[in-house]
Order: sequence, then C-alpha cells, then structure tokens
Amino acid sequence: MRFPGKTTMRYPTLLLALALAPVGGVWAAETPGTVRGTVTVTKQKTNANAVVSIEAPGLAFTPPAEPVRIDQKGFRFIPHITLVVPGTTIRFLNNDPEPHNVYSPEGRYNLGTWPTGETRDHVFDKPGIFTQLCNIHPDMLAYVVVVETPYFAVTDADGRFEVKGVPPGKYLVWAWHEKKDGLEREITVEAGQVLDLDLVIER
Ligand SMILES: [Cu+2]
Repeated sequence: MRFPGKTTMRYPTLLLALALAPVGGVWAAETPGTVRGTVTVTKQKTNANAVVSIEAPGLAFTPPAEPVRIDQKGFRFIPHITLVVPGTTIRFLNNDPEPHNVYSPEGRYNLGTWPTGETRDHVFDKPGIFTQLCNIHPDMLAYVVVVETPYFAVTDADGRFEVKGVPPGKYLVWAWHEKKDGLEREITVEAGQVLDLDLVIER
C-alpha cells in the first residue's frame, strides 16, 4: 500500500534478492506457503475487520470476473470492509425499504440515489483506502481497500487471518485497521511452510 509521504524505496532487500535469483525463476516452481496469525488492534473492542495485505513489487493479480457485492441492508453496508485488487467492480445493492446513496470522498465519485432492489456498480482501478458513505444516512460507513496483490485477508471476529498459496519469497506485510495508521513488517515465506504472525496495530 502506498501512502503519500511514505518512502518509495520499500523493497530494497527484495529487489536485491530478485537480482540474484537464478534465471528461469526456480522459486516459482516451489510449493507455496501459508501466512496466518492474529491481528491485535490496541484500545479497540474487537480485532475483527483488520486488513492484512502481503505485498511485493510486480505481483500478478486478476480482478474477479463477477462483481464483488456490498449489501445495503438494515441501514448498514455489509460487509464493513471489502478488500479487492485494482480493476474490481463492486456492485452495491439497496436491500432496504428506503433509497440509498453511495459516495466516496477519496474516490471522488457519487453513484447517485437508487431505490429498493436496484444496484449500482463502480470499478475500483487504483490502490488505496476508499470510504463508502451514504448522503441520506450519515451513520452508514464502509471501506473498500484496493491492494496490488492477490494475497490478502480481513480478520475474523477473533482477529485471525489466513492467506494460502503464497509463493516463497520476501514480502512486506501491511496490516491496517480503520481506527489506526497501520503497520508494515518484512516477512520471508518458505516453500511449503506455514508462517505464523502476531501483528499488533498500536498506532
Ligand atoms: Cu442510505
């Protein structure tokens, strides 16, 4: 995840490793690993809904063929956090008896207002954190987080996450919670191994 003000030289170790890697990509043939663990978000009631993204330069990712859905039900967005890759279409469904709207200050879009049973689509083509708001119901809030990696997860009610199928190599793990700035940690995924992480988001 790139943020304004952060250094762009985040992957020097990885770049060096790639430069020294054998031609032909021996790593690619190795058994993938698993990255799992827990996220603790300090001074919060729950560790759920934290984002974990496993990033490296040049990772290949494909947006899903079908739109990812966000429901507007009970005057809430469900789910609260949606994690996708660039190019993903999100389809917002109004499942309530009143009209809803969606707009995003960071995304600079307003999808208008639509009645029960209708949907609106929006393509998220840039990485970033995008709040989703409804200009009719100010309590409605969701986040769409767009990451340039296929390796990501949102924590469950216990703060747990698991990402399978991660090729061996060096990565930067980015963990984020809506009330925090988030953290980054360098990791190395070994072929066929499970890497357990305890991530504590304090700030
Ligand atoms: Cu609404």
